[in-house]
Amino acid sequence: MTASPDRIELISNDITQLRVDAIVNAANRSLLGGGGVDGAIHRAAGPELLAECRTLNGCETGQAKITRGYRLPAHYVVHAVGPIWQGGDRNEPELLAACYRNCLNLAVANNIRTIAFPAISCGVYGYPLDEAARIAVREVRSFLANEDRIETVYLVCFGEAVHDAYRQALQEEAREERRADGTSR
Ligand code: AR6
Repeated sequence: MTASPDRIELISNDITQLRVDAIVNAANRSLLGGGGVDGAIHRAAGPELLAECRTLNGCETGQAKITRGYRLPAHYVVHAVGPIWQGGDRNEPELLAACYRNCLNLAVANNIRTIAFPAISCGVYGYPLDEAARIAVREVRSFLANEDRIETVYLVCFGEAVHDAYRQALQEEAREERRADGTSR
């Protein structure tokens, strides 16, 4: 596990196993389940999760909705709909950034103190990993800088490539910050 001073931790694990207040689901606009992490979360949470999702009337890309976690160790699931990568000029970066911000806003509104994110859009939706990792790290860091009610954000690395992309993005951000502070070494 790689810790960084600002309450972001990289963790290599199956997100459905995490004992945190909330896990984020990389869902689709129907919110009615799918493959990847979405399928894993629905299988682990049990059919009550799908029943609650049916009441939500879907979700727009870039937005997020919250449900209970049912049989998961996590109390809540925040369902976020990431953008499908279409080359980068269809607002994908803004939509992906909005996902992270909207999940974190929902977390604060629900007194969630620990939350774990999968690499939204980086599987079936085809978002380039390095770019997505940079967006995730930037959004989470800037949110945490202004919000102490969130204790820890876990960025879940399912596979070595995801872990490398996040580690790199965290290092870049730290370098940028030192430069901005004028303490660059
Ligand atoms: N724990 C943590 N991360 C996981 C897990 C897991 N159990 N399983 C997969 N990942 P994806 P997307 C990682 O495809 O790209 C679904 O069908 C995976 O390695 O799950 O946003 C939805 O219903 C990758 O890094 O989500 C949508 O239709 C990341 O989770 C569509 O896929 C996201 O991969 C959403 O596509």
